[in-house]
Amino acid sequence: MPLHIADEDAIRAGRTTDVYFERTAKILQARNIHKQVVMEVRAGSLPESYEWAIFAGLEEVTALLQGLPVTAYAMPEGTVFYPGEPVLWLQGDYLDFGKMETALLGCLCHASGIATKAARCRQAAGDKMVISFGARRAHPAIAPMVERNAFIGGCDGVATLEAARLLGVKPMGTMPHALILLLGSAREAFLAFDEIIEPEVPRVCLVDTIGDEKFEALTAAEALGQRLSGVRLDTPGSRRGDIVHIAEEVRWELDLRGYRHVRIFLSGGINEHEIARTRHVVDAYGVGTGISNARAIDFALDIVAIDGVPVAKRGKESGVKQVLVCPQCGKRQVVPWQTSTLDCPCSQEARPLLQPLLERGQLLRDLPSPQAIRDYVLEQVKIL
Ligand code: PCP
Repeated sequence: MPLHIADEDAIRAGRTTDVYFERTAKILQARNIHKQVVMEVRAGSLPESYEWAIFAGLEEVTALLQGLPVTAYAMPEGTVFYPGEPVLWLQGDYLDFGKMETALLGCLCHASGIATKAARCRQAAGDKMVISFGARRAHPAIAPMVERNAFIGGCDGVATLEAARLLGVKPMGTMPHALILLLGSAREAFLAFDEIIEPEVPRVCLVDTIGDEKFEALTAAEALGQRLSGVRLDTPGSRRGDIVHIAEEVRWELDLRGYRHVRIFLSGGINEHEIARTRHVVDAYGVGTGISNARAIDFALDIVAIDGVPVAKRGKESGVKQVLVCPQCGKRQVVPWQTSTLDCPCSQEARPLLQPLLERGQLLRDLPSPQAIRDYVLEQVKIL
């Protein structure tokens, strides 16, 4: 029995498209209408209280457009963008790429939502570790996509084998409650983990399965001593109460007995707000749902010019646009494509954010590695 997923061939063939795009193509073909269009990707607003978002998913979009007679300009993947700013535009015969709209937007909306939430968690965590634990909250077919975008958004690590392989990093994780129940006690599980798992794997013991977090943390410290890297609190909702006080108690008891090196790891229901609330006592976070099921960014792909004439639907500005940034003060402005100057007192040469990507389906620049995109995101987020 097959999984309920579309494979790459089906996606490239446009079979994940919305039927009304297929009907549009049928009508245009019947009328032999071949219009050269420019279509622009833009988000009019952002979810929740986001002021900014991270542009992600461009590598997959490029993979889908490569070979099609389409020209594209785009912000570099990982760019911080604001509502109303075009992040990508495509030019070509509508019939050559119109049917890909659903898949193109799917890649950008989903990836950018995940990367943005990861960046918000990153920003809230400062230098505290944030690991993506969310693959179990999404369909396994997209686990690599979910974790890749959590990583480029700023997570320090990913948990699944396949995502780690594709990113060229080591998978990160601690231990599940099942291990403790199967070994019969926390102490047995901690000792077995320490005895059997490769020494380079940090010893982070889960301390909320059977007994109280404070006492199980001390059990871990007494069992592993200096080899204990951290204790994970994943306290169930029914027992969670004041998790900050629980973490402070664990911190106190560990420090009182000289286990200052033991870090406190928190998971379960974590997002940027929980990180901000707990980071005075927590050293590392496992974030699942908060990132993997982040609100998608509501990008739209709209026509802004037909046969070189600016035209757009109601509620949308027509014409091809650029986003200019002042390298000195950071002022940004959406301007008509031909405009190269920014009205900014700095009178520095403005930096155009949308860069050439594809010329009639030919890739015009090498795309950066996930690591390079992550570094670019961290560079921007730290000054926001
Ligand atoms: C979950 C698992 C995930 C955490 C919670 C993600 O705990 O550890 O990492 O939670 P979130 O989606 O709320 O952010 P359990 O389901 O108790 O699983 P396990 O015993 O496998 O650690």
